[in-house]
Amino acid sequence: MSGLTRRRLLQGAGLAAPGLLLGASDALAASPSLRDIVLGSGEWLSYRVHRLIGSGALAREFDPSEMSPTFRTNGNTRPRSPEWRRHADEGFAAWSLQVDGLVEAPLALSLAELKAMPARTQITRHDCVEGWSAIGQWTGVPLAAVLAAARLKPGARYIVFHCADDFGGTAYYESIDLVDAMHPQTILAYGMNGGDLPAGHGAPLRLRVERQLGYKHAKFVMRVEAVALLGAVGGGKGGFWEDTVGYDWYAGI
Ligand SMILES: Nc1nc2c(c(=O)[nH]1)N[C@H]1C(S)=C(S)[C@@H](COP(=O)(O)O)O[C@H]1N2
Ligand SMILES: [Mo]
Repeated sequence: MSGLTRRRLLQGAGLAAPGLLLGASDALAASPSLRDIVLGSGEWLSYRVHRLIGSGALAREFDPSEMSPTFRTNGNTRPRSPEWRRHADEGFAAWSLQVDGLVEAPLALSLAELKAMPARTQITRHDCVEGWSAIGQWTGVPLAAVLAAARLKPGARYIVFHCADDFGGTAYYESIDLVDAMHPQTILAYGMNGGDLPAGHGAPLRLRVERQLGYKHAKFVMRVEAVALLGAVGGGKGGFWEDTVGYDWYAGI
C-alpha cells in the first residue's frame, strides 16, 4: 500500500477512532501549540499513529539499479539572494551553516566541516504532494550529529530550517519535530547520486527527512534553528506551504 493511500485511510479512520489513541500519553499531548495546529484533522491521528507505533521505522531504501534515470527539480531551483549567488560563484568555499536557537553551543559549520562529520548515504524515494516520485541517492551528515554538536537545550522541541530562496520575498522555511530530527535517515545532504548536490536540488545543503512528503525536504538550507514552539515561526503553522496554502505540517508517509 502506498504511503499516500495509507495516509488517506488513516485520515478516514480519524472520523471514528481518535479517542482510542488520544488516551495514550506522550510529551506532545501536553503541547497546546501542536494540538492547535492539527487537532480536528486527520493529520492529528496520522501524527499520533506514527509516533506511537512507528517512530523508529525506517523509510524503504532501494538498490542502485532502481534509481530514477532523471530526478526532476521542483519549486525554486536557483535562489536569487545575492549572498547565495556569491557563495555559489565561489563553489561555497566561504559558505557556512548556522546552527542556533535553543542550543548550548551555536555553530557555524563550513561545508568541509560538515563533510568531515559522520556521513550516511541512502537511496530513497521522494514523493511530491503534486503527484510525482523519484528514487535518488543522497549523502550527508545525520542531523542528529549536528544537533549533538550544538547540544540542544532542554526546552527545544522543533527544528526549523531557514532557506536561501524565496517566494515573493518570503524566504522558504520548514520545520520538523525532534523524533524526525533524530531519525537515522534524517540527513543534511551535500551529495546526490554520487556527486555534489546540484544547485537545482538545493546546493550546498538540503534536508532529507525520508518519512515526509517532498515539501518538508528544505533545499538551500542556510540556518538550522532549535525552538520550543512553532507559533513565532513565519505564519505560525511551521512551514512556507503550511502557512500559505494549508498543506499539513505533519506530512507523514
Ligand atoms: N528551499 C526550498 N526547499 C524546497 C522547495 C523550494 O521551493 N524551496 N520545494 C519543495 C518541494 S515541493 C519539493 S517536491 C522538493 C523538490 O526537491 P527537488 O528539486 O530536489 O526535486 O523540494 C522541496 N524543498
Ligand atoms: Mo513537492
